[in-house]
Formats: sequence, C-alpha cells, structure tokens
Amino acid sequence: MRVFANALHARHQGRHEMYRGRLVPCVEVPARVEHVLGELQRRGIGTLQAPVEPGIERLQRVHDPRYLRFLQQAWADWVALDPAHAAFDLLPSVWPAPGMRRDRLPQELSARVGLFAFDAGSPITAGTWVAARAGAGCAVSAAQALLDGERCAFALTRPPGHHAGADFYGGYCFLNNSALAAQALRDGGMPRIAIVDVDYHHGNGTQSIFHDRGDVLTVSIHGDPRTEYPFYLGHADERGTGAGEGCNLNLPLPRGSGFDDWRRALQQALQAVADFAPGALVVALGLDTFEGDPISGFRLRSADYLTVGADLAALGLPTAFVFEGGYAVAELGLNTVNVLEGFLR
Ligand code: SP5
Ligand code: ZN
Repeated sequence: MRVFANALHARHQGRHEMYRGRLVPCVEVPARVEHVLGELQRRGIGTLQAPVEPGIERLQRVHDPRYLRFLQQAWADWVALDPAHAAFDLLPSVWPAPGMRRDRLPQELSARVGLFAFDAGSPITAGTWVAARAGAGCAVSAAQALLDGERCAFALTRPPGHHAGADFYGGYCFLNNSALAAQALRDGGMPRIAIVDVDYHHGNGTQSIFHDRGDVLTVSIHGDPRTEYPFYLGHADERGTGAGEGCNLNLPLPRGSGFDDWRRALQQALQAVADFAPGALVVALGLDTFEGDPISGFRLRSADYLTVGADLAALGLPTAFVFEGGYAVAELGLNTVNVLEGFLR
C-alpha cells in the first residue's frame, strides 16, 4: 500500500482551542502522525512515497477562491495587525448572525475570520496553510495512485479535513482532504465515487460540498448531532438535494454505542456504496471511535479496527484511506494500522 505522509504537518501546531469558556491545550497535535508512522514502520506495512504539491487550481476544484486567499494570508495578516500576535494563535470571536451580510469581505481580520470559521476550536497558526496544503497533496496523491491502478493507498494527513467546506473551516479542519481525493478521482475519469466517513464526528464539510451532486455518494457514521459535535448537521433526514437527492446517507448513533451497533451501521453504509456502484471508495478514516478517545463517545476496541478494515475490503473497490480524527494518541498508531492490515489481509 502506498503511503503519502505529510512532511510539513508539524508546521501546524495549535496551542489552544476555546472550550466551554476557556482556552485549553489542543487535542489535535503533531504527535498523532508520528505514532502512525512509527507503527507502520514497526509492522512493515506500506511504502512511503512523496506526495505531489497541489496547485491552487486543484484546491479550487473543491474550495472557494476567496476562502483559499483568506487561509493563505491569514497568519501574515494576523501578525501585521500586531507583531505581538505571533505569540498567540488566531481564533475567531465574532460571527455574522443570520440576516447579516456575508457577501462583503470585512477589512478587519478579526471580522474576516468569523466569516470563514464555524467554531473557536480550530486555531490558525504560522504553519497552518503550508501544512494543510501539503496534507491535501497527500490526499490527491492517494487518489492518483488508484487512478494508476493501485488497489489501495493511505494519505496520512494532518490537519484533518472532513469538517471543512467549500468556504469554511472548523473542527481542526481547513482543507477537505477526502473531498479533494474524491474530486481528483472524478477528474481522473471515474464517473461515480463514494466517500464513507467513519470518524466519530459527522463529516459536515464533505456532506455540504457534495450535497447537490449525484456523482459523489457521501455516507457518514457518527455520534448523534443532538448531543455530539458538530451539532448542526448530520441527522438521518439529510438525503441530498437536486441531482444529489438520495446521494447522502447519515447514520447517527447514540453516544456510548459499541462495536456491534457500529458495525451494523457500517454494513448499511457498505450496502449503500455497493448499490451506488462507484469506481472507487474514499474512506475518511477517523479513529476517534476508540473507547479511549478523550473527546468522543463510542466504544470500539483496538482489535475491532481489524474487522473494520476487512469489512471495507469486502466491497472489492479501489480504496483511498484519508486520515481524519483520533485523539487517543498512544493507541492511534495501533488502531490506524489495524484498519489497514485488516483491509490488506
Ligand atoms: C477531525 C475531528 O475529529 N474534529 C473534531 C473536532 C471536535 N471539536 C470539538 C470538541 C471539543 C473538545 N475539545 C476540548 C478538550 C478539552 N478536554
Ligand atoms: Zn472526529
């Protein structure tokens, strides 16, 4: 399995996220990727390959140009506002309410941030843009590997991507890596692509990007949005609109769900994928379904991830794994590589 790792990921290193009225240390940390790389090496799984550097046109296949300009410039603008800002991360603290204008781009940076961010938990740091762009390159490269005829590939990206939409960021995500992989597969000539998102959190960005499209099926298994982040999307009645009607499937499960219930949802997801008959599958691979995850509520165990990989493999589709969440750092390598090994067996 070709593995495309983001060599620049550590340039994105948030210090704090806003949580329940306080700034707390970020849970989405560079060590996450290092644990996965270490475990891949220990078990001799995967061949590391250099990813492409995606041009701006590639990113614009999924993201809005105005948003990309903002993201590229945000840190420089933040420090230009006051050189002392270099010691802090950029977080929003004001947002346009419904009925306020989103079409006028404010000059003031603090106001512009609120136009593009949907939470105050996703700090922009000095290296966020270069890290996110390099991560997107890993996802595009994994897609290219499938187009070249590989059975599977793994994009070991950081920061994650599935909460990012065409013109917004949040949930530690800035560029939607899984969406970029799916779009690259479409652009490579495959008529239909399926994305299965197994991260604990609903893939709201991915859903919104493809919501009115019939060529990309989006399926997400996640904590019920009535109680779980990102709260405002991810209900079972969101089925897609227009040409995308019936091409979105949400499978919310209550907090506390264990592997038996989760696996039943996975089988439903895989049936929907099979019915869609795509040319390839993108797995948005979050490992925060693990029982020991510090911010999530499902109860999967490490051995379960072998079964997850085997279940995904049973589809028989060319498959690109794109790394998403997972915050039980010490077990993250084991859990991630278990999915890959289960798939390869
Ligand atoms: C990609 C992904 O998994 N994003 C998840 C974003 C969840 N953000 C909200 C969770 C807030 C919890 N963080 C505070 C931890 C304090 N112990
Ligand atoms: Zn997550």
